Amino acid sequence: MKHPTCSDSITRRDFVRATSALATAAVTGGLSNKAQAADATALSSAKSAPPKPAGLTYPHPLLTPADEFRDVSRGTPKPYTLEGEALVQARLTPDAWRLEITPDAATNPAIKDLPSIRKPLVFADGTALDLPGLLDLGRNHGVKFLKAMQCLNIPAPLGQGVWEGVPLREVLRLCGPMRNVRRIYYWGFHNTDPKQIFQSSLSYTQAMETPPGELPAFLAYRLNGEPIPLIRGGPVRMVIPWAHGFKSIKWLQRIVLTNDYKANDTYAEQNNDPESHLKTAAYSNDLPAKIPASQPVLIRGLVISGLSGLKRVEYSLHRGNSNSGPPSADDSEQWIECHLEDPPADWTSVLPSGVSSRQVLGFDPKTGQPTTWPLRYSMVSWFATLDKLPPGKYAVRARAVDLNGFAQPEPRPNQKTGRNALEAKEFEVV
Ligand SMILES: Nc1nc2c(c(=O)[nH]1)N[C@H]1C(S)=C(S)[C@@H](COP(=O)(O)O)O[C@H]1N2
Ligand SMILES: [Mo]
Repeated sequence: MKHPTCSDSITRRDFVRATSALATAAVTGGLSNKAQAADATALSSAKSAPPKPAGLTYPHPLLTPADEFRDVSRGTPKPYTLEGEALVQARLTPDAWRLEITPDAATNPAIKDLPSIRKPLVFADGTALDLPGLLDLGRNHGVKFLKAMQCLNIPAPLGQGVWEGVPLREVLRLCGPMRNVRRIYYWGFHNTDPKQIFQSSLSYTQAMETPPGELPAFLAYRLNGEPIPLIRGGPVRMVIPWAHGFKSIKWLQRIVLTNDYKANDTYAEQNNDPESHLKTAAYSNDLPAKIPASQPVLIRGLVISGLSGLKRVEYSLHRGNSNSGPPSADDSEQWIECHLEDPPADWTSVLPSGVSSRQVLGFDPKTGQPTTWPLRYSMVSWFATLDKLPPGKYAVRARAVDLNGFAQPEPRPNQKTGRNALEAKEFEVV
């Protein structure tokens, strides 16, 4: 699989156009005169991002093709390697796919009151939900959402797509009234070894009580306007808009309603925070090792707008290699604001055919424009140009600042709630 898609489509003319006087002035100050740093910091936090220069194309497309997401799948054999009859046996073809929803058979002796549901959906009874049944629910209750997929343990987004499906609450309603249910456990097809199961969970509230205007957990069956391919977890994948990838279980087949109050997430067993929301963080692309002094240096990457939103992306440049710069974010350093990708003027050219932005959660249904930018839980490109750098070695770092004013790597309690360390990218101007 390829890494998050990136086309090197910025031309030299774009470089020149994108160069801002602010960046040039501030970089010069930061290198030669520490006293200017305070001024420049004030400047960078007071000014809003400079506008996008005309003619510039962004380094990352908003939508990642389904087969170009970076893949994170555990277990062997991986479900997407199955073929023919094995795929049918695994119930991973559109015809064979079924979803079972059952109450938890008491496993935790501390739970005295067992869950009950009026209409469990069971394969052996012929009552399990099939794909036509799910698509049928989608006709009245379908949702679409543009989401960045990111692994809590990998310091780069995996990809971004428009996911389409049915809210989990509507699927659970098929089971009629339920009692003594505090959590929803779910997993997908894995293989015959129970030790390799990859599972996740939500609270009953998260599944059933979507607040007005908020994003529901949903069972997705389309990605970027097409059926979800096997490689991305199709026919049906759970998508949890606000969470890291480990809650978005691929090859979904089983939902268990439990009165246990504990998360069962496989990820929790490896010190990951199972309730961690998708975090605001900027990630930088690698730079060429040597850049001619006659050319501006273009730094760029992706930024995810997580739970706490995004105020800006900013960078800091140091002379020498990464060891000679400060090891982490420090507000006495000079941070310069980067350009952020603007919302597309024409969403029809970005979204898959047949998908109107008016139908996508996070967009105003009247105007078809995003209600926040970047959209919540999505990612956009950022970039800055560094002009007229004297020859020598440099290290550059970029960071996101959230809407509460926390600069990356804050406000994480630890890296196991989402990798966001400030990574230095080195280059040499020759
Ligand atoms: N069934 C199943 N679902 C899974 C996983 C898995 O190993 N098995 N990995 C999870 C993790 S940890 C991540 S980060 C995302 C990755 O999604 P992607 O492979 O579509 O990029 O899928 C999640 N869903
Ligand atoms: Mo992950």
